[in-house]
Amino acid sequence: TKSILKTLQSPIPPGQLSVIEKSKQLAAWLAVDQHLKPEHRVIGIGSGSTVPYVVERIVSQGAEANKDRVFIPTGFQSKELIVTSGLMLGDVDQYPVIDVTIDGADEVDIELNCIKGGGACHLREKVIAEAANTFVLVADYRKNVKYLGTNFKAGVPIEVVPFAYAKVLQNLHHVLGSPKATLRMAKAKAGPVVSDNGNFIIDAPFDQEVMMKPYTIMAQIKMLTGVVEVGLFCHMARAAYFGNEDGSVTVKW
Ligand code: ABF
Repeated sequence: TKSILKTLQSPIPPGQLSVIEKSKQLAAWLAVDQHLKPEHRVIGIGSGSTVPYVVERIVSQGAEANKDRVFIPTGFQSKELIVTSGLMLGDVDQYPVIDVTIDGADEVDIELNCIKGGGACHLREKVIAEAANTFVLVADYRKNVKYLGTNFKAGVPIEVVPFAYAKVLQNLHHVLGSPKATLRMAKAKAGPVVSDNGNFIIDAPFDQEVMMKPYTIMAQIKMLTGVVEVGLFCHMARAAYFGNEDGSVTVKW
């Protein structure tokens, strides 16, 4: 099924932010206004640089609107964000059914499949997205593409148990056709990036034809022993909001 595209105006007046930051804010605020209903009690909060604007909009609804709500984080960053914003923190093991989760993305295609995991949080993000009755994506206009891998060239993020990383790299290079797959290193090559779950991250670029069928490659990667989760979210999002440079928001659903 192809998505429907619509352009809406966001309720936000122009401010001092850069164009990119403004477009993230436009998307985040409109997504909150459209999807967060007064009856929603359990809310998933994603990771990345767009999600703080989601929380900003939720907080602006006031203490009364949020007093009976609990917020479920997707990682260390969103946990801090929830706590410092004065919202009530919960965990997915207490609240395995979430009303709405709003999260960022690295790229979103025409069928609302997306790449996530540039921030190494995609395992928890996928759990929190899957637990939600409604999963919504928010991003700036650069993330709105026809096919995955158009602008985001780093590759598909793959979380692996440390013991298996070299074997999984071999599989990716020689079996699944990603010869440039690499272990993600921390800044200054201080060692591998370690996820909130104590695992490593591999970034695996694939050819455009492969990325045109993201579900197929996602399933193949996930079958490799040692892989914990793949940063391809297929057929999960209900809607995606992209802030544009002109102050409008493109909505795909
Ligand atoms: C998380 O943050 C990730 O899955 C994705 O990698 C990233 C998107 O961040 P940003 O909003 O900063 O572009 O949602």
